[in-house]
Amino acid sequence: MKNKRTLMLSVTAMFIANLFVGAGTFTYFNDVETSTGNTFTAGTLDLKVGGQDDPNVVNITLSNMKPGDDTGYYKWVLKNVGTLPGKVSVTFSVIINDDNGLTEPESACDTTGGAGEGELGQYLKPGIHPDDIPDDVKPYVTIIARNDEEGWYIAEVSAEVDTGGTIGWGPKGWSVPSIVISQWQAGPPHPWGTPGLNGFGGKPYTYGPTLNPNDEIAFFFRVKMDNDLQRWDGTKWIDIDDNIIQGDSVEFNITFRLDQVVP
Ligand SMILES: [Ca+2]
Ligand SMILES: [Ca+2]
Ligand SMILES: [Ca+2]
Ligand SMILES: [Ca+2]
Repeated sequence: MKNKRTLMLSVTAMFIANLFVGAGTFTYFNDVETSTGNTFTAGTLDLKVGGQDDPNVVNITLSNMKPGDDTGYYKWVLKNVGTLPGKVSVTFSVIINDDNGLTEPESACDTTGGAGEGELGQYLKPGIHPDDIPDDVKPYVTIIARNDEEGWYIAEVSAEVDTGGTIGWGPKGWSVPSIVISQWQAGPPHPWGTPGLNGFGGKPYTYGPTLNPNDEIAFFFRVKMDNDLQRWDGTKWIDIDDNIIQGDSVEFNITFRLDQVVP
């Protein structure tokens, strides 16, 4: 097409040139073509959380909880509204624990002050041990990674069933994650890690697949407390006086971000 057009222009130019020659003037052949429509626009990377630009940071404060409580799944739908593919991740801030003073029964078992140093984050746990996944749910669960010492597993779930997990990613229409991370240990820090909700503090969790423009993915988060607080000593569960978390609170931020994928 281009060659054809070039040829036509050349023929036209020769015709015009001949006219000028015939008129007694002298000219050189020339042929100028202008290429139009060439624009260079920087791509965009833009994340919307729940349909909004702001906040990409959410603050969560958990207080007034008691043994047996379950927050249910919090859910945020994340959308790439830019023009470039990206990786989406969430990061938990350090989990801030506060004793909020010691009640009289609490003071009998809580030896850590009363101003700060709360224990709620240690016992807000988390998910369940993979062996405790309900029998009617198990057929839909494929465990893809597991670490019993640190007390977590990661699984893929093929149906919208509740595995009792802690955090995860899933389709925006689901009420539970389809990729679930379950952290099931509770109690004070171990030599090899920090159990409970505290263990999430300061850590990023990245969604594996690339989030292309207009793609959406939901992030889920939930914590619950056992009916009877216990701590894990590395080999077995040891009973803890449930009063240790009376009046305690935890506060933290979750930050959502989208990073450009480098090809
Ligand atoms: Ca307290
Ligand atoms: Ca305390
Ligand atoms: Ca207990
Ligand atoms: Ca306490």
